[in-house]
Amino acid sequence: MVDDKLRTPGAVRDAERWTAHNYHPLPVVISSAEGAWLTDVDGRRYLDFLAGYSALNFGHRHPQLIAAAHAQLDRLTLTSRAFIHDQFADFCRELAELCGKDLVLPMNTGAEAVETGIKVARKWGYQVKGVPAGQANIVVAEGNFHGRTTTIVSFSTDEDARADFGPYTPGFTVVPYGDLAALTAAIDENTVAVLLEPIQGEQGVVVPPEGYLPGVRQVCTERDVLFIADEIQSGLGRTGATFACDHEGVVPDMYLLGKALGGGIVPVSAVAANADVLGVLKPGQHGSTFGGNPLACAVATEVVRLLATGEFQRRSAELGERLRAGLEGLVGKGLVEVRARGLWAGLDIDPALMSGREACERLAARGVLAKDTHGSTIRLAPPLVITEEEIDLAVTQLAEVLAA
Ligand code: IF1
Repeated sequence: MVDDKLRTPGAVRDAERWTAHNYHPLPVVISSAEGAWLTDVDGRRYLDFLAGYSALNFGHRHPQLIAAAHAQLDRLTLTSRAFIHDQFADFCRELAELCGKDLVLPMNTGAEAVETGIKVARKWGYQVKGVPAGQANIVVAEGNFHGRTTTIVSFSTDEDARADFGPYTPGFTVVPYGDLAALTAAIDENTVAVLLEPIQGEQGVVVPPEGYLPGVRQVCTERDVLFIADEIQSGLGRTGATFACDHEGVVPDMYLLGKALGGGIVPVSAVAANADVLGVLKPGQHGSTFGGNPLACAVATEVVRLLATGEFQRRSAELGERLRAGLEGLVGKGLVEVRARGLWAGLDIDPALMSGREACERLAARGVLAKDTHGSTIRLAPPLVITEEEIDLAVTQLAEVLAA
């Protein structure tokens, strides 16, 4: 895929020379993109089946989102929260309404939204639930991925994400994902929250057993514990609904949002919750320089409006069935298992055949970009603007990679 007469190899070497090696990217150097298609420095085109880990749900450079960004760039880009700006109220109101919540707290990255959720849950625990100072605990799941800060990796079960970053933040109890009895047993009088991905992304699109999320909702209600749903990757249309929790009619106490909220243009994340929860924060207790900035709000408001029509959720549900059918046709032909919800699929490749990385390298050589998660598992997450023909193209290329 990378040969020396092309510009790509030089650009790959330059990138590797000047950066820390906290990633092992495919040797592909992208220079432009539109919709579901990427073009590299040598003019080769690729179908994007990663979509920025679900940050590009609306495709590359969606015209309405780019237009909103251009308009705002020519007016106002940053004020800090020391002042208000004319994009702020619309963003917070329209996102709160999409979530069915009273309030929104805007941040930038997903990890910041998760950290905000943890801080708010603890403060709520002390000030509202009456947990003794410093005793709050939060129940999390094995196989979780919530970001890369030292507190978040403190409760990671992935040694690559966690090792040698101690000392770790206390106050987290890890239980098996999908096991309601274990989760219920882990809740004690000092438990302030349960933090879960409604579908585990990095673990390989792991969908919990039917009834698990409603069960978590019920036990959190009964035990006066906040249910925090990390919808940073699963939310905003990815699974064929606005939120992954919607599939079972579950409404968490807190939505953690990010990635696609920024339309693939600017980092935008947020926590949405009711006043009895987010109301515990007073001025000076939490914040961010760029959180809720005018450019972010202008783009994210347009994202919320795109979602308000339901079009992307319908596309994800309908096209997701086509993707799932195509992939399930490859079980026994190189695939061991397919897990899917909407336009989001985790594939376990027969380890005897090849690793996930090798499959992704071969897919890239055939013009389809995807990312392995662990071992022989790869995750497929195309932009929700993908077409039936493009889905069929990607599935055909995967079939040929597995058959080769
Ligand atoms: C990397 C993984 C995916 C997330 C959920 C919070 C965050 C993420 C459910 C934090 C971020 C990204 C991070 C990026 C790769 C990607 C990833 F492989 F790391 F695990 F998607 F699965 N909650 N996931 O998925 O959001 O701070 O990054 O904005 O760190 O390698 P962030």
